[in-house]
Amino acid sequence: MKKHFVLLAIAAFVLGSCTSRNYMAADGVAVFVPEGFDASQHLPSPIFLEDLARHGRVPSKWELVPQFSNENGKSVVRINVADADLYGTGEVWGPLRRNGDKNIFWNRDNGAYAAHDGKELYQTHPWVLGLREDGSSFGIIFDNTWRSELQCDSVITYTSDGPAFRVVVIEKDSPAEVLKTLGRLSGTMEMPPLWALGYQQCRFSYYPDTRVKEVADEFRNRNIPCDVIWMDIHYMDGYRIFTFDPNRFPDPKGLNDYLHARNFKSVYMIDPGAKVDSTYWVDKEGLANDYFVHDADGKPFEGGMWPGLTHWPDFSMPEVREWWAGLYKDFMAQGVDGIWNDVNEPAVFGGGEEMTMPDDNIHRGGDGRTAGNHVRYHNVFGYDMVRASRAGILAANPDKRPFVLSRSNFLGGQRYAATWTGDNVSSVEQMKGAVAMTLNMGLSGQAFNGPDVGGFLDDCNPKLLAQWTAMGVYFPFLRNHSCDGTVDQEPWAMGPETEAVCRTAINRRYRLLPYIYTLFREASVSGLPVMRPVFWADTRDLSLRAEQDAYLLGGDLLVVPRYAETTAALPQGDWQSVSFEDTDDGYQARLYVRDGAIVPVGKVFQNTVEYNTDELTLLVNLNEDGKAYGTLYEDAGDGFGYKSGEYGEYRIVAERIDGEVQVRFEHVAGNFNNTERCFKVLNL
Ligand code: NBV
Repeated sequence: MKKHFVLLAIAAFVLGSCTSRNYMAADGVAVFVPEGFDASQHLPSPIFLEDLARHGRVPSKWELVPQFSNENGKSVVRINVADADLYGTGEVWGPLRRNGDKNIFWNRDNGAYAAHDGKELYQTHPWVLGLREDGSSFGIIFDNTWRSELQCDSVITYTSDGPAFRVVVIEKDSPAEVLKTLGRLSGTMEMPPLWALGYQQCRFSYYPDTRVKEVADEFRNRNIPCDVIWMDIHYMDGYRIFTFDPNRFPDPKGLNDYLHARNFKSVYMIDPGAKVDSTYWVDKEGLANDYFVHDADGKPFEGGMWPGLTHWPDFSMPEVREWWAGLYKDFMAQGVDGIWNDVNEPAVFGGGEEMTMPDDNIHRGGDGRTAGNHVRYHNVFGYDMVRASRAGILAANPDKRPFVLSRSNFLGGQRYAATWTGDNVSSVEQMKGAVAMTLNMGLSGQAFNGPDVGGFLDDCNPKLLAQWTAMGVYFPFLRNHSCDGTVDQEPWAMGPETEAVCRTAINRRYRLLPYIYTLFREASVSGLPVMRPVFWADTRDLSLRAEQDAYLLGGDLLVVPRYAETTAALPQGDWQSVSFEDTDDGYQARLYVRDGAIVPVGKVFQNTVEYNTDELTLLVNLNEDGKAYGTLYEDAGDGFGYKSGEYGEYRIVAERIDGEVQVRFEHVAGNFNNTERCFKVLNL
């Protein structure tokens, strides 16, 4: 009896001390803090908007309780998730349903996703989204930047090379609620400029400037809508960042003016490394102020990149981020519209098997972060870079919404940059795999993301470009890009049949912009993904859980790529097909509108400068009760007026009354109030 009492007392003490370390940070958000947790190695966390304050004790019936251990010097966490379906896990090449698969979190330049079977890519989002049979859902955040591995089985195992770290578990009734909670904790994408949702044309590289103009002119001459032409590394002077090649790009302002006059925007690449060159101002300033990452001996580290040996800014330091932000001022003044941050894993030529900096390089931190070596700071190198880049282009153009595209990032980085899935291959396999990749990024809080359409490495071919464009125009980020030395990949480059298919698909993108822009607004407010897995339509239909060919754009539009029309698992319900054209080219994706939904579409515009919502067509699919609802959001498309009420949000209501469909716009919020607009109803 006495023995039992003692045992009980010990158990109560152990439990008591555990529960006192763990706590609730919000409704349905539990924070688990391991024994020996050293805040100086992890905090402030890059993931969270604010530190996770205590709001009570973790309930005793809390289901997902991480088990912490130290095994062979590694910090390990195991969580029994039983038979839940698992998603998210950030950027990875592999199935949508992550069960049985793994991620290696060590940001890496991974062309063709060839190394480590594509399990180790450019970005790190230490996050798992779980979906139980009954539709209830959970999210797990491993609040850790150090190199780590995630194995998704019925017991999730996350193993880190660094010291013990916190785990945050979110429990909600649905995946939508989990992602909204992630958005509240970690922040959401800021509203991008409208032009960034248009079609974009890139190549490694378009040069000289006359070639850039030629490409832009082709779009207009051929009536293929396009908003952005991208400048890859060849615009620079000897690959020196923040410079322009005096021969190839003698008049950057003139080039950008030329593009603007034709309603294009320009995005230019800025890599992190500054050429080691005693005559080059960026390198001189960085050295004079001791702004570069140190090697183990405390000297500025030199690593290979395009210009030869380069110095790498220590973005962990607040003063370096400020300096870096300031570098954009004169650069943006040349009429540059957006910035593309590449190779920021960081990818270092000659950097060994992992192509990066040595583990013992030193980052000095600041703003509450202690100094640490590269193993701690590697995964947030890109994140720290893009937050500085965003701040810089915002300071340079305070009235414009910044657009930054980054190859590397970390969970929380959705606040600063859009991303793409790096160097894919022009292959059917990689085209199809891009759906799962982009979906899982969206399910990891990265709403604005997509692959290189047409594929980056290897030569594309007419059929593949047609197929890829036809299914890719519904992805959040839409850019055609290809590698140096590959065949031309512009929509017209592969003959008239492919050109026609691409034009039709891109026209559809522009017609759908009222709906897509509304989805971006929703994502920026709530953290919900723009592109969603099919299971989103019915979280209890288990047959949809692994579907990764078809996908949803928002909640109301189902996209079935042509190659999957007989094989994709589709949600129940009276989804009605929409077709935008009179004839079928055999490539365009099948589109279906959910029952009870209204999808607002506009006209075909050649670019978003011409875009307006004055004449809408409403795709209406009445439900059993003869009703349907939709949403429309509109604002100036750029600038920050929307933050002080310069926008309109409307609920669109359709009802069948006396056999006729009547539709009205109800004003919901914002100073714009255009409820008397001109629209056509297409009753599906
Ligand atoms: O800057 C050149 C490329 C770029 O086109 C590509 O999109 C990036 O992912 N960049 C990588 C550097 C290495 C290319 C082999």
